[in-house]
Amino acid sequence: MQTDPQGSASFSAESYFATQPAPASLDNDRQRVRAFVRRQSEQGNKVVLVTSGGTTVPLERNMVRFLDNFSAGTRGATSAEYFLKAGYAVIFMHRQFSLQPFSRHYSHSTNPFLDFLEIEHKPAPNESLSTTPEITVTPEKREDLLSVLTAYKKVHRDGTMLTLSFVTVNDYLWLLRGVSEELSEMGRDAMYYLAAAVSDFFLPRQKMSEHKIQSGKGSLHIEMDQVPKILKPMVDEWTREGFIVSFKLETDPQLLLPKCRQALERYGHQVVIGNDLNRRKFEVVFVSRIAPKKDPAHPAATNIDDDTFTESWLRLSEKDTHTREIEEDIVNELVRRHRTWMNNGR
Ligand code: 9Z3
Repeated sequence: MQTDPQGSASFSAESYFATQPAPASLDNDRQRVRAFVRRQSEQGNKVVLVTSGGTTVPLERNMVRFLDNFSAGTRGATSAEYFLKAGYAVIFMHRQFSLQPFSRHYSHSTNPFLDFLEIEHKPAPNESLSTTPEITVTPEKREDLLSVLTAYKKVHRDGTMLTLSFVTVNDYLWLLRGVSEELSEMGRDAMYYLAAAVSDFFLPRQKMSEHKIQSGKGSLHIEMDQVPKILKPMVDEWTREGFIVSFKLETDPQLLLPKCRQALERYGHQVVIGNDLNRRKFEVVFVSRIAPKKDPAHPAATNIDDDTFTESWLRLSEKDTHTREIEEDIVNELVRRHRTWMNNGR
């Protein structure tokens, strides 16, 4: 663990996992992932890990208060559906109670399913007999429901989705490491799609108050530590040759591209998808590296200084925002790039 000039600590991934407790469900989750990966591998399916939703940061061990991240899990849940449609098996690792593939279409706040069910009273053949009323779907909602339900049932029948959940940033980090290590068995056939909104700061267990923080002493000062940059060990150690896609969220448009490039430079993975908080539903940018140029004098060596980045924007037109989802285009583009990546490695 290192201490910066202000005295706050920054954990390496190694010191983090050596000092912070693993969630109780970790071993069981790993076993489920192992069995799922084995089955998909036998069936010749590619697998994508989709992380989704926000992480919490508890302030007390007996937790009453926590900090949260804004994400509803729309990006992750929507993308998971398009990956399934593209023939991938999906490990859907999401924040408990955030949106999930398929059921997201009928979220209680935007499209409550009870609103499009109707009770139909069938006339009794004999007045002395009473019949149980039937429940039907409002005609104008039937077509949409049928298409969602058909895709949902198929995924269940085929067993191509495994769902895991996390709540805290600690749960997330342990689970991400565990799932990545299991999935790395698939080598280049695995994709990692990191859409969860992960807290940058946390309170280590050792600094947490055991009981509810009491008021009465005026204002509250909490100093948080930095969450370790886990993309580095993820790329270098946990995922053998997997195709890794991370998301970068910013609110200042000036920072978006530099931050995406910086992430690629630091971690050396395949794609960073940049998105602005307020424009994320209709605009994203793909940033990746152009293969380093060879030095003609030393054909075996690559010149790091020559590295450059490519950036391509995906945008939905004003008209399309009401009828299409940008995740469809994101997933199609990634499936194409993943195929090239797999072919290049073989
Ligand atoms: C994203 O940028 C996602 O696209 C959103 C999706 C969280 C914006 P919603 O769930 O939102 O559809 O409401 N995710 C990654 C955010 C993040 O924490 N990235 C880390 C960073 O920026 C790196 S992995 O440092």
